[in-house]
Amino acid sequence: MNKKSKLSRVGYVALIGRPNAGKSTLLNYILGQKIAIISDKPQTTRTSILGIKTTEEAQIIFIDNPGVHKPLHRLNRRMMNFVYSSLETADLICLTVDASLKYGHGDQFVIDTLKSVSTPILLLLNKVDISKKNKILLLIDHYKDLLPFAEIIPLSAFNGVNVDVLEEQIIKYLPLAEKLYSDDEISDQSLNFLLSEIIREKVLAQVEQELPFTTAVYIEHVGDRQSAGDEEQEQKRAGKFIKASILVDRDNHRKMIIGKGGSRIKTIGTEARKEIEEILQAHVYLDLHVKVQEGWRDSANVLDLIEQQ
Ligand SMILES: Nc1nc2c(ncn2[C@@H]2O[C@H](COP(=O)(O)OP(=O)(O)OP(=O)(O)O)[C@@H](O)[C@H]2O)c(=O)[nH]1
Ligand SMILES: [Mg+2]
Repeated sequence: MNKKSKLSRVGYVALIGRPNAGKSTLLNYILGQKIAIISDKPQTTRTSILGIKTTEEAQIIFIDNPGVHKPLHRLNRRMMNFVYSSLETADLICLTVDASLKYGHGDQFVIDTLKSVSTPILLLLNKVDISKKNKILLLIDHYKDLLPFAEIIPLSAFNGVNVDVLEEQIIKYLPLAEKLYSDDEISDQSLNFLLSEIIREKVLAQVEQELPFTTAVYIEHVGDRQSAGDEEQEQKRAGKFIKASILVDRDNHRKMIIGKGGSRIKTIGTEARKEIEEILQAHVYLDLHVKVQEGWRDSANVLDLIEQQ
């Protein structure tokens, strides 16, 4: 590890907010790289994902979290446990709000979750690119009395407006310490977890609201494809073989994902393969299977398997 002994501003920053607020979009924007998957469906992120931004003066360790919601299944209780534990770890909290929406019950639930926390909180009013100015001002007026926010920053994770201001503000709240990660580390995710998430993102993009968060993806196998020759070049051309399972709760969900004549699963596979090829810099043969596993959201074994891949 290429740790530096010089002191910098170093600390954990928890991204907290309702599902769909734009936490993962913000993380990816700040890192300039896709670490977390994104969708227009709620409850896209299911675990805590670390994203590390190291500069000359600071190392900001972002914890992207699942959206704050009332949990109904074991899966959702686990998702909320990630949120709670990141609140304990964090040196700073970034409460991310979709400023294009009116304040509602879901927002109040998030505020209640943060009431007992003594860590400084920055309020990020995200999606200013699609929010009316007077609505943003009304929201600021409403939020400022709910919690003692250290700063309130309107921004857009989509086009980056004010994200530089956010980064400057974050650094002010981090303690002086030695860096915890080497300069080239950007995330804590395993490759298999990242691959499974990319496939899940393509599933989310292909299905309408009918299947919002009832799929899980498990990588069964990653290996080299056999090639006819022994030459190194030829092995590279032969590429990787990846076998993955998409778990669904019911048979009609399986049919939805497969689509008419297999059209949907084909699109999912093509989209996922293209992105995985970029990451692995190799040809990929992606073998997807849709499996019905009733009640997987309440199965500790299945959830362990997916989280730990
Ligand atoms: N217009 C606009 N859309 C945004 C912005 N930030 C995020 N989005 C969109 O909002 C949707 C949700 O974004 P995500 O980053 O997945 O939201 P999240 O908070 O991580 O959601 P969960 O993982 O479900 O908690 C996606 O369709 C994004 O493209 C923004 O600044 N402007
Ligand atoms: Mg997310």
